[in-house]
Amino acid sequence: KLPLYLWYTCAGLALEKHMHTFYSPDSALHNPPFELIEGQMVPPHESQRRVEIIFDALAAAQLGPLHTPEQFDDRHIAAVHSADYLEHLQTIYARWVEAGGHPAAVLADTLQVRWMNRFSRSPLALPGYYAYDMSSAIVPGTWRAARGAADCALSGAALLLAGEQSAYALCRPPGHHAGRDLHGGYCYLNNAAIAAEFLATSGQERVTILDIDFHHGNGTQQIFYERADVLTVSLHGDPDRVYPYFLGYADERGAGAGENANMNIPLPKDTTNDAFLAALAGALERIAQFNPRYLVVSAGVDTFGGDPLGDFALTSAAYPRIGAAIAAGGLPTLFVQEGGYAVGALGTNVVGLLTGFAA
Ligand code: OKP
Ligand code: ZN
Repeated sequence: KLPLYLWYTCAGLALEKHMHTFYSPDSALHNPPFELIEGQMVPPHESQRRVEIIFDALAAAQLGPLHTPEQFDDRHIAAVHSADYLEHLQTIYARWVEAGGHPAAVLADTLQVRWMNRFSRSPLALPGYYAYDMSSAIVPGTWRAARGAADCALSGAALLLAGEQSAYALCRPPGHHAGRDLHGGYCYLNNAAIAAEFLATSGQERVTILDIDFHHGNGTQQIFYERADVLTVSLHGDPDRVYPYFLGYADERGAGAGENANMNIPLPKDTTNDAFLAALAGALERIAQFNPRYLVVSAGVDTFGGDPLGDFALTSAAYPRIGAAIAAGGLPTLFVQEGGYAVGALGTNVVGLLTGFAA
């Protein structure tokens, strides 16, 4: 029989490590053969290895139970993405190969931009209509992987609706660069946006998406740009300097009903722990003022100093502090995995963020 004080200690520990995780085995089906980056073909930075590393680190840290997701109805995806875009993601691979495209991957060689804005039904042209960059190739398993990741985000959101204080969706592929009808930046379905839309429409609630990935959440911004009920806030490398270059400036504040419901905080190269936390404090202040019912965090850890795709200088010590700062707002929070490519520190940084929140 346990003495009472020990029982309390155990109960306290159990409470502290109570964050449920959702991961989909289908993530592994998305396996593009290469990545095109700054004029070079390289092995993809965004790989299944990332999931394995995060999964193992979570299991070792005993953060909480690990689940495969529920399968949610398609209408939750269709609430965020256009019907023609979703049809494209599901059918283009077979049509591309049939039209003579190489079976290795669907990858546009001609993008629809500015005055080249007519439409073409050719399966060799459509990839350039539905993508804004060349860092999101489509392989046979891409759709199932993306759908599984969206189900992870929806499963986490459902836990918040059921009264849990937090959940973690280990999404792969990531989502924050995917707009209503465009993929790019390794992203196909916007997992955080799908979860936020589900939370917002579950009972006409106000929801905030806080994007702490190194890159601007351009897709998330586009999806909610004219919405007053979903505040989108993103901290990121200044697009004047880094990807996605063409969106994410501080003067983008929302439009129409969504005026002042978008906030961008571009940050300089070599941003430190303290500078990032100071910027985050400003973001959290705006969120508190908005007073949402739920918070969705687009949780990328490519702000880490050693990340090959970022130029900030955060150390692993920053992530528990970021988690704690977010927790101080007291909002039911869904963490949705976005980027993070420094594989040596990836597990430590994700676990640090989540345990910093849960502590
Ligand atoms: C995805 B996430 C830089 C090219 C970058 C795509 C980066 C996608 C990042 N010249 N290519 O972590 O936000
Ligand atoms: Zn990123």
